[in-house]
Amino acid sequence: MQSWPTPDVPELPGTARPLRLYDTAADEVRPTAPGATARIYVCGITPYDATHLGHAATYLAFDLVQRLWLDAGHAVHYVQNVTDIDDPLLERAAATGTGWSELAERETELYRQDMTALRVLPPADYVGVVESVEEIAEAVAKLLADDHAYRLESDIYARTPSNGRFGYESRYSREQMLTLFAERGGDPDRPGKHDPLDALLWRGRREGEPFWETAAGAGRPGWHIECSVIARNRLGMGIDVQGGGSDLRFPHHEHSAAHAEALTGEWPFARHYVHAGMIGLDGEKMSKSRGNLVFVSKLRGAGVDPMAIRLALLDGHYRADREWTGGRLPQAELRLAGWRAATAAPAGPDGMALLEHVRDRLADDLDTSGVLAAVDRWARLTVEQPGGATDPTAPELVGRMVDALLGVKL
Ligand code: 5CA
Ligand code: ZN
Repeated sequence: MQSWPTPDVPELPGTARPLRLYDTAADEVRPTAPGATARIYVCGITPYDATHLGHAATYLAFDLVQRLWLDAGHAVHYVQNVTDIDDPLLERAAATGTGWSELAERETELYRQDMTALRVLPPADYVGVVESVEEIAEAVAKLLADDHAYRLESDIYARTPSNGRFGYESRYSREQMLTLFAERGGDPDRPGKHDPLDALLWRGRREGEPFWETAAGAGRPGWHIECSVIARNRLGMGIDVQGGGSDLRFPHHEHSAAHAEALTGEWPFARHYVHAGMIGLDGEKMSKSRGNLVFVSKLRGAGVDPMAIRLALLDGHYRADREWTGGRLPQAELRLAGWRAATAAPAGPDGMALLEHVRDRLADDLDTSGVLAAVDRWARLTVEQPGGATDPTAPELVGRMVDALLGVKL
């Protein structure tokens, strides 16, 4: 699939710190340790509705991860999928009288425009499920041949691994897993399954549903295997970060990892599993199924500066569940104006010292609140105490830093 344009990322003087991120599997903040090329997979959208602020917040978190690796001199190989065939997409298409692929194409294009406006770094490989059906089917056929999977009527299920590793990613008890599996697209009660937690790898052809003739038979891919295969075939195993929102901690990331590990016999699928918190509105998670959404495209259409949206979403820790409230945007607009005024000043307080502090804060599990407070302070001193602001290189450097590390173009 076509990705979107790459925003310019300016270079910065001095030395970056190794990035430390909270890893769900390890339950601690640990250093990432990429090679020359950092490898990251972030779960993409299911394109049946427009990008809302929850999606945007999650993609911004992983955008910062990449910006920090780039600052540290790594190349980055970024892969993202598009779940362009799945039950919710078919349901919405039927409900609105739209063709499912037309709906997917339209919403994916809107997402590209939103990501471009927000200056989110694009994936090098932006991969739809529809265009990957054959490679996914081959993996399903291999899992079946290797007895990691079994047939149930016209469908194929993965055997939940019994090697003691299943659950390492989410660290949930079996009881918690059963509850979440039922809530998040699983089918624990289907008769004939060997284990209620077994995940659907392949959905056999159904009357009236799209299907493909493949190595796994006629049908379409299950959800988790799509990400295992798209990621593994482009990035290999042991990727540096597998990312997504916290609603993907289980079952999606657990099963995706288990499928990839069964397929290759290698462990682990990812060295860090990183999850962004949920953005809520009126006390509930913002979600397409609940319909309590604030769309990026709507805000843009109303003339809101995308950089203010970006700043509003970075004002809070990426891992925390947080509420979108009406006051966030005006506050971000004020901040943006303040930073723009300060970086246009002839001089400001020591820019290099601020850069070092910002790098420290971001390398510590993306402490964006700490960064915003530090830049606010610098901007205030620049504007309020011109006599005390002695560094004529600071305004330009701070503007460049905010662009490179926060993705905010002033
Ligand atoms: N296509 C699958 C992943 S393979 C999917 O979950 N699509 S999605 O459109 O539902 O979500 C896209 C991304 O946004 C996921 O990482 C999801 O965890 C994240 N997300 C969804 N809702 C929110 C929310 N309210 N706050 C933060 N992130 C969210
Ligand atoms: Zn995924």
